Amino acid sequence: LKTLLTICITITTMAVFAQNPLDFGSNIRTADPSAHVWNDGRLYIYASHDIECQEDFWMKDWHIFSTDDLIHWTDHGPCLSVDDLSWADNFAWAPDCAYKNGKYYFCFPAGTGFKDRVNPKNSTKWMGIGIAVSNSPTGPFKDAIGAPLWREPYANDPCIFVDDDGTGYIYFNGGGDYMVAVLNDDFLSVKGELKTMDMGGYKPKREGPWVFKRNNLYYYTMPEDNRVLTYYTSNTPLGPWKYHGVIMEDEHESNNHHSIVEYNGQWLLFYHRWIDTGDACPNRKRQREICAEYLYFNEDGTIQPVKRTAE
Ligand code: FUB
Repeated sequence: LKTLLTICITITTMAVFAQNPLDFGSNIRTADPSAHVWNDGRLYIYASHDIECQEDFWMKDWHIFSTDDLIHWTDHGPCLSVDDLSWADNFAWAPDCAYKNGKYYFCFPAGTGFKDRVNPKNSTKWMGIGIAVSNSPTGPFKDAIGAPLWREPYANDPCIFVDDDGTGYIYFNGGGDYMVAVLNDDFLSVKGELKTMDMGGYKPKREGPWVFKRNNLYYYTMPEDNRVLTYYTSNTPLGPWKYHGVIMEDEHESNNHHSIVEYNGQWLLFYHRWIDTGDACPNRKRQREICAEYLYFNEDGTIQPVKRTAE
């Protein structure tokens, strides 16, 4: 039985690796995967949607994909668009989703801006974080507040971590710092002040935090300077955090954005990669696609560095 199990795991591993970038069965470009396993036993990815050949990350909607075998994926289509929002019309960036009391809370950054290509100093850009709710993990989601959670500071890349006692924490890039707030029970507002996180004095560029818990240890993971995936640990979800080093090196001097989740007893790292798309775009050789790798922990809870499987 043990041999059979090993063969099955090996075949599944090979299949996932062979599939990178993941085949969602649609031709859209994807990035910023936030993976979750909900009560129905499926694994869901809440993702950004890159417009073909886009420049400047002017993105307009978010997509959800799900699977029950890590090989066959369902594209559930766009779950929300900036066109559905009264307070933003651009920058549909890295989202996340949380589950509480029978409802799914889709948490997303969006904003407004103007780019003056002649006089870049005249350009403007603002981003905030909104929350949309649905009774289904695949939406459609409806903006539940009709406004961002706050206007100051500028904020993007939210990650919601729900602890075993049901308390929700929202982590995000807030005006240049990694910040955190405790969510109220409604998951539509925050309790008390937004807090700047102490990352041991180090100030990398602050996008894409992802927090998870394993064996009572909290892991704070990030694309350091938007590129190299690194991690910290703490005995509390609010830190103080201890730096441990690199999970995944950068590639093509381009951004990365990830999530980490356990599925059927196996830890997985989802991330995006800049894939060579040849002459598909006039000004760009590479575009983003979501990939996955298996993730392994050492006995002491540290994470083994992950290599990307072949493009
Ligand atoms: O996809 C838009 C932005 O690029 C994300 O919000 C960042 O994390 C980076 O991946």
